[in-house]
Amino acid sequence: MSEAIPAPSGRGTVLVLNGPNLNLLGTREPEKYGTSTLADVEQLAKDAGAAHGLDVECFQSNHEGALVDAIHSARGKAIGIVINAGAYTHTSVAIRDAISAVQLPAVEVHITNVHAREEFRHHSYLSDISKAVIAGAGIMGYRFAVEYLAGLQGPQGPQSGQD
Ligand code: CA2
Repeated sequence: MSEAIPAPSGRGTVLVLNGPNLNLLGTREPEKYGTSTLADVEQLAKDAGAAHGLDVECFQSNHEGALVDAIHSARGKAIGIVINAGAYTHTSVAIRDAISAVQLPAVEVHITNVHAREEFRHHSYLSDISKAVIAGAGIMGYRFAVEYLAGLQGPQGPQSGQD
């Protein structure tokens, strides 16, 4: 996974990660997750990044270790991580530890309002180590997350001294 993110250009790169079953977006349970596909979500994130001079790299996996590898690959290359870890949100100490280890600002995104769903979805291993949490805004949450990370960069980027 060390090749997942190319060398940054422009104002930097945001890594957008999607976890298990999110490859099914737009094909099942539209009443819960909407009709947009994962490709639509990734394009939305890329467009949001481009509007702020950021590259957006996207990765989806149904495998916990692959997500951990992708997070590691962001170290020293990405300016931040947007993550919808899917069900791993509620179970994965490994993904939590990976995010903590890379010391990058992370935004946790959920398409649905997990707090209005089953009790087991109310706890997240990622929320307290994330800079921001967005839940229930549908796929717009990904756009808001990229915009938030762009805002952390300041108007000219982190090295400008103008933020
Ligand atoms: O609301 C979210 O974004 C979730 O992260 C989605 C996860 C769920 O386990 C979390 O509690 C909340 C499930 C992703 C399943 O994605 C599907 C998409 C379309 C059809 C079926 C599943």
